Amino acid sequence: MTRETGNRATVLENTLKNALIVSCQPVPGGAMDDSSYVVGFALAALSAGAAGLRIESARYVAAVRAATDAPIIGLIKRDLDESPVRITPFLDDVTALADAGADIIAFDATDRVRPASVEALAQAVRNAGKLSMADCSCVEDAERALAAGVDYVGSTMSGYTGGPEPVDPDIELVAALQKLTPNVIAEGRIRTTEQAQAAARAGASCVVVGSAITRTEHVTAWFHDALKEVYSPAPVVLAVDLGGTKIMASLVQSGEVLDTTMFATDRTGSAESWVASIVDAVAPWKGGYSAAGIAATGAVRDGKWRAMNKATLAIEGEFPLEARASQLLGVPVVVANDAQAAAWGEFKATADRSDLVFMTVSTGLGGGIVAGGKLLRGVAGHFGQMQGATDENTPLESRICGPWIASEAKRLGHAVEPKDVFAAATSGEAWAVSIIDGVAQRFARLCCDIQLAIDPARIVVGGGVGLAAGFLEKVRSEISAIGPSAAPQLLSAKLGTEAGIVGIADLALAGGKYR
Ligand code: ADP
Ligand code: BMX
Repeated sequence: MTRETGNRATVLENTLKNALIVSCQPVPGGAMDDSSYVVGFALAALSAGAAGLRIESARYVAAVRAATDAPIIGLIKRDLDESPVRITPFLDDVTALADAGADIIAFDATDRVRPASVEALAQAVRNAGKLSMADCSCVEDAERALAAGVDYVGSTMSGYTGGPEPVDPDIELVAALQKLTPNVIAEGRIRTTEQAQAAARAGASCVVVGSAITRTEHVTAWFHDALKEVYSPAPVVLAVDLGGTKIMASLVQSGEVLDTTMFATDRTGSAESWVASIVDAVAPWKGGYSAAGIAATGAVRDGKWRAMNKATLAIEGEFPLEARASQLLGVPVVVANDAQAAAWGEFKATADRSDLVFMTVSTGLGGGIVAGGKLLRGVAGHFGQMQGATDENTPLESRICGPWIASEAKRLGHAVEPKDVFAAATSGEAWAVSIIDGVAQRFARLCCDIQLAIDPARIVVGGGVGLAAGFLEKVRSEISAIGPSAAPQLLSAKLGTEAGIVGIADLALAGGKYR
């Protein structure tokens, strides 16, 4: 056989410039894995403007060649035990494709364990009198292939030599290849007309489109999945944050809060009355959610609820919150501690997978820990119950949180809300500054102690007091003043007051899995 010379070579060169090539490769073993379909696809593509074809297997190349004179890039795919190389791995494959009538023979040109070298394959194609296309994964593959004398380089193998398969085509590689040679063929994951144009603009001399035109199974699956998103939307969850001061209830879908209602916690009430108030408040949403979660102040074990500190909320004894709420709401309910739920919400809210401690400075001082990607349950994170260096035998939270700020203000002759104390401190009123500075100091010490105990990558702070303007900055400067041997990294809750809501919605969807 002689090398493609004279007329045929010129025709190829001209036809495959600024052109569309359609790859007609049926899904192996699929309903369309048959010559008649391959030939049909090829002729249909040519009739609509394709300038060339990419065809797999000597059998299909021969069938298409019998039907058209158009340029054919031939390849043979094999799954080998001894090599990851799949596209035209053997020298004999080159001969078979040439005999079947391919004009250009494509082979894998990646730098991996392989039965035949790129140099040997390029030589075999030349010997067969055909042109060669090196399917490359990177610029280095192309450089080696061009040094071996290949005629075209393609971006075909980009994304298929390890790691997760990308979704988009590698236009950057096309642009880089174009600096080496004008004979660049863009190929791989080109699904839209816009992507084909991007490849052409990046300097590809032709663009190969395969699956998007000739793999009915793939195209159908894309549409099927897209429709599934619309026809089977993510479930809506009723998420409740039951705190010592306020109760917040929201409808949450895929981490997004759709609607919210909020009311004060009746601090003189009981577990039974708080649940009843929730059921009452969410009555307008009945039928609009398929599961519910309650992030509650207090300790939660196996769906049962009790106070750690009755000063935060006076839950009497142990209350079967999960069972009772489920009975009244008519959907499965998951209950977790409020700060633990918020820790989970914050963990899920970013891509950061590092360990996290969440602290809510609110009516009480609660906390949650996510370590190694897992939310710690039980009473883990109840930092507010620690006593610190004091003789008073009272938990730390009773000298840090909202009610303490209010009572201190009252003692100093200012019967105002914690937020007013913050405002007075901001405007420099000495009595208020002393209260807020004291709170910030104690909280800063606690953060340093937590760092020593758990060494989290970050401490995320939320709650009415924790999110108050200027509070975190004050705590940070107190930490600097302490100058701890290992300083905590303090962040404000990304989800703000919704951290618990979003977290418990996710836990509710997972059912009892996190217990
Ligand atoms: P809960 O404890 O019910 O979860 P919060 O997180 O809102 O509710 O915390 C309530 C406490 O935070 C109360 O003592 C309240 O006075 C105080 N607080 C709420 N908003 C602010 C604010 N903007 N500045 C300072 N303190 C606040
Ligand atoms: C208290 C304790 C924690 C809770 C934290 C924050 C009770 C009733 N609660 O330390 O379980 O996480 O308060 O709760 O013992 P909040 O009401 O201030 O949000």
